[in-house]
Amino acid sequence: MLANNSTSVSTGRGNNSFQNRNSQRSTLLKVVILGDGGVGKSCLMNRFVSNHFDEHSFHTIGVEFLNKDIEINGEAYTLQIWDTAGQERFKTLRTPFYRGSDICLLTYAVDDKTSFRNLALWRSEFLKYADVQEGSTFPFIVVGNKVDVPESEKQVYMEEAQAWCSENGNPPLVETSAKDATNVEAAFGAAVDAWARLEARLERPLVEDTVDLSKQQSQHRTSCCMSISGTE
Ligand SMILES: Nc1nc2c(ncn2[C@@H]2O[C@H](COP(=O)(O)OP(=O)(O)OP(=O)(O)O)[C@@H](O)[C@H]2O)c(=O)[nH]1
Ligand SMILES: [Mg+2]
Repeated sequence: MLANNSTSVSTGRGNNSFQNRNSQRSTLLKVVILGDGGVGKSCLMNRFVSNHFDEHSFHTIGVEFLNKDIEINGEAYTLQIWDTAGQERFKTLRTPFYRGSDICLLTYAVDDKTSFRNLALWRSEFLKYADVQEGSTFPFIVVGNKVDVPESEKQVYMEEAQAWCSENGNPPLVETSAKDATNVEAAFGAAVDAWARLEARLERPLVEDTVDLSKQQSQHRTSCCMSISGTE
């Protein structure tokens, strides 16, 4: 099922500026949420976009997306959030939607160790189908959902998750609860922040490489003249 409450579609990194519904200049970011079936991806998206929680959420079939306008560090963003089906049988339905993503949320549930162990598989599936060359320079964020469950049901602890992050490019880690709204806004905020920091890093070398045309011109002319005089 593909739900669409939006009129704009992201065209990928580097061309994300557009006018949002409030006629404000806004950066459009495509955010894809991945993780095992049942970890709470749809609930996280619905909590973030509509502040709503469904105790009886059904498995997603394919992908669904919703838009949300937010402001972070004084900058306006429109997040186009793509919620994918985590069940293996829907793999061919979800993977075509990874291309053009700006941010990827790798999600597990703190009461489901298998979903945590599968993070590496989700990361590599994303890198493969999004056609991202270098994983370490893509803004991933790791989300441990269902932190509201009783202590006795927890199977994944922050330290273990942090260790995984350290070995996998150091993405930000946030424990959330879509059920009681703990850290849901913070998780998406951290994701945008990670994107913005990476963008700044990618843009800086361009500024440093800016060529002073007046200087270059004279150097270039010298070598050009030498070469011409050599052929005469
Ligand atoms: N206790 C608790 N339960 C949650 C939380 N988030 C989701 N759930 C429950 O977990 C179940 C699965 O949630 P979904 O959001 O449908 O899971 P999903 O990751 O979208 O699953 P797929 O669509 O199959 O990939 C539902 O019964 C939710 O009510 C949470 O933060 N805490
Ligand atoms: Mg779902």
